Amino acid sequence: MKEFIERTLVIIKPDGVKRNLSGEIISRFEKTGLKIVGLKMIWIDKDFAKKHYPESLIPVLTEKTFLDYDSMNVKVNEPREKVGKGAYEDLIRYISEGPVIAMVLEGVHAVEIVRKLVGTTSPHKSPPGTIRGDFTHLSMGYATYRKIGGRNLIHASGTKEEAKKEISLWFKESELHSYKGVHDEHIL
Ligand code: DAT
Ligand code: MG
Repeated sequence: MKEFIERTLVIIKPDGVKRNLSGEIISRFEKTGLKIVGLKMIWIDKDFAKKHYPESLIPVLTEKTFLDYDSMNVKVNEPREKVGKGAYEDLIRYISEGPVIAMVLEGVHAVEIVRKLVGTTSPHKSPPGTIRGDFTHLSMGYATYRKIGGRNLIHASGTKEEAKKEISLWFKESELHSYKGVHDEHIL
């Protein structure tokens, strides 16, 4: 059943590392039976950050900011594009402000399972039991308003295609390992 096995990229962002949440976060993934096949600590610069988060993300950030602004009753005079560009610059500064832990997890439906455990982008909407819901509480609107970056602890690939691209950006083939885990006996 090897054709159903997926790999996905997870990054514990600088706030997760600084808050000593790395072990807790990794253990949530391990407990589901997903297998760690690559893991390292790395301090990325802004150029690398822009490869991971390309400028094409700006319209998404703009959308998410204004959805939160509506619910927060925040009215801004700046043009939408300027707000979105600002949120993007904050994000690049935030993801490169300290070391991160990058890992590749493998398993059946790995991409979807990891996203389920991570929760929604804006932690204030992320359900209890999710990593973002349990360990932080800000909103993307608040983050953009305060210009601090969307500190939501963790990154996880959104789709299988995104996972493929992101894994090849962050990991060399030689840094990824294939081995038999105990869960394989029950699942494969
Ligand atoms: P996700 O990380 O849930 O896949 P995304 O890909 O839409 O979300 O955005 C990438 C990151 O950008 C997200 O983890 C945090 C940040 N971000 C998203 N929307 C934002 C916003 N409106 N203001 C500030 N940061 C934002
Ligand atoms: Mg994303």
